[in-house]
Amino acid sequence: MNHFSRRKLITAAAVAGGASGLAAAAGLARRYGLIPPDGKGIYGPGETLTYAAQRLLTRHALAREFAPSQISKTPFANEVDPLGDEFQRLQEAGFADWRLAVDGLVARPASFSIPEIKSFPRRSQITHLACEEGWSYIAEWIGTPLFHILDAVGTLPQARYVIYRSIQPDVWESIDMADALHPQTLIAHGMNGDELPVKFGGPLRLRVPRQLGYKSVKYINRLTIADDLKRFGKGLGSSSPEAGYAWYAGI
Ligand SMILES: Nc1nc2c(c(=O)[nH]1)N[C@H]1C(S)=C(S)[C@@H](COP(=O)(O)O)O[C@H]1N2
Ligand SMILES: [Mo]
Repeated sequence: MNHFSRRKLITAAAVAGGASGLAAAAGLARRYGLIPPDGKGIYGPGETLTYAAQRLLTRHALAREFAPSQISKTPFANEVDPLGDEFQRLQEAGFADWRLAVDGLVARPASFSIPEIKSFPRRSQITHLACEEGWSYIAEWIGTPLFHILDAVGTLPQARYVIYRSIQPDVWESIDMADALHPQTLIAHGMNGDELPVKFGGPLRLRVPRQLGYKSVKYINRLTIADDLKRFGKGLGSSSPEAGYAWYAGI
């Protein structure tokens, strides 16, 4: 979207405010391709408004980064369901056989080992991870920005979303290209100056600091680039809306 049409949309959305504001804003959002995958049903108009407004106003905003002295002394690892035999086998082998597969709308589908992921340009950042249930912590995350991986596989121009899956089949998410290409969106393999501990998602975690904690999926093993989310799961974009949480969880 160019600046002119963006400005027109914001102005039009402001004018539309009022009784029929939500419906009008949703209509405009649809016209500009800003409907989130869970933008139908009772919460649909609200989800659409949140997502469209964020994308129009804060697309390039950076999540706040903190000083080393602000790193939480006792970060809280949320409990996960049992990781299963395959995870245990991989862990016992020091994750030597762990792979991050990348497929979908890419010129060169690939499958990266942990050392290969670690050979990509590295970035570390100290950010806040907030769970929708109320607790949070600050930690340093070390990894490679997701855009380096997307660059290596040659994402095709029609790409609109990155779907990311974990070794837990029920936990999967997706983000749009604005977040996928965002410099703070990391494939994280380290934390607080060390390897990424298993309880915090090691060996690989997608860290999306501009969204709530549930978008930062632990134990990721597959990325799929797509132009539409309808054919994944129940078509709502990720496992979260299937459980009643918003697909877009911007903070
Ligand atoms: N694979 C996987 N990733 C996951 C979860 C999970 O259950 N499994 N929980 C999510 C939720 S709800 C939150 S709030 C954060 C918690 O991150 P933490 O364990 O580092 O505190 O991880 C997210 N990533
Ligand atoms: Mo959470």
